[in-house]
Amino acid sequence: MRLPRVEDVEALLPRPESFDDSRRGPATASRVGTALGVAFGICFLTGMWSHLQYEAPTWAPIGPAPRDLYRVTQGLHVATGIASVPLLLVKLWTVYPRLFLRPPRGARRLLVEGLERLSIAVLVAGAIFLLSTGLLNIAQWYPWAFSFRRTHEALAWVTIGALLVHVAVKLPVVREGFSVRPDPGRRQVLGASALAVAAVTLLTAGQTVPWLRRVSVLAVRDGEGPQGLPINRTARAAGVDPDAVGDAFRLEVVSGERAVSLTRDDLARLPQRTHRLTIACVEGWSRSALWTGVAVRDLVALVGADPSSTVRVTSLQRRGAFGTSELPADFVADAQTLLALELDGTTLDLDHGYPCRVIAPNRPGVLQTKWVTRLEVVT
Ligand SMILES: Nc1nc2c(c(=O)[nH]1)N[C@H]1C(S)=C(S)[C@@H](COP(=O)(O)O)O[C@H]1N2
Ligand SMILES: [Mo]
Repeated sequence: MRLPRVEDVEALLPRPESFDDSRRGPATASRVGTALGVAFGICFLTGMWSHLQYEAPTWAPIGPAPRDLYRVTQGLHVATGIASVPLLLVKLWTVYPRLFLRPPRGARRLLVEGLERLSIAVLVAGAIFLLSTGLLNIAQWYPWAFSFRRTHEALAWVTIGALLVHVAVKLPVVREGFSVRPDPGRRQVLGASALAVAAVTLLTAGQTVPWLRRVSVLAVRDGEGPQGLPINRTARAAGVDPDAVGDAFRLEVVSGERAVSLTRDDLARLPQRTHRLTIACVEGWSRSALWTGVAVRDLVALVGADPSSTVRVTSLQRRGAFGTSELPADFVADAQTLLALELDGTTLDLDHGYPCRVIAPNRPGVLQTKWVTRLEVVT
């Protein structure tokens, strides 16, 4: 028996010409690709903006105003990510016959084309990784051991780099694609893509756009929960000891040597403020409500601290992440930054953070710490 030769194997592989090309080609690829590039660009910028919230670097203009900025940027991040899914599928469909292009002859061309192919491989793999981990994160399912946030961020840099290379290399083809008017077959592909984007957006955006709530049957948080507000993690899931929130509960406010210890009744006797504030979860859902409680700046004043101090927040949570957070100075200085006792006029539900929780303007939901038991001035 003779071993098959390379030519025999190659003869079995299709060639780009073997595919029906009547709906593919630059006219479709450049239009779908541009839409995908714009969606990815917005998703990248809003995603990086979100990562900055955790670090709050001094050079970034992150403060309590505008109060709903994070709600908008994170809503856009998740919406553009979801819209990218059908766009990526169509884009891959328009170009995948090119996978079967034969390598060119000549070392130079081989090298250049090889590098370009490599950048596309990185781009496609990165995009698939970002979109699938993003979707799983929305579903709060983490079937992996790595840190979602760190990995999602690192791969976003790699992917956006590959995207820029791809756009630079393909610019002439994109120009050519836009210069031809798509024929009816191609217009059908473009129309179906637009329809798919509209459908996935309408089916999910209600998690942050109030008037779409009834339409968005695929939204992960349907807007229901105690006191009409969704819950991201229950007290039980966070391992909050029911005894610790009863009569034994104390809020410690500490600044250097000075400390006060307050019961929940003590908190309720302090001057109360009510503000309409938003929970804007990094997973894309958001809801605003009327919150009533004590301004954090009034609490730190009890231990003689300046209203513009950074405050470390600790909760009664014993399981999982997000049990602590840090309130930067300009959030503490803002009188709307509350340690809330009530939601929409009734006592905070245990799952919303009873006895008290942080709620501040323009702040990612993950930092709106529930079941607070300690505020410590750190600067
Ligand atoms: N202690 C603690 N606080 C927490 C969390 C948590 O897991 N533990 N989750 C945060 C997240 S991710 C969000 S979106 C909001 C949601 O608040 P809610 O459950 O009252 O809607 O709470 C935040 N506060
Ligand atoms: Mo969240």
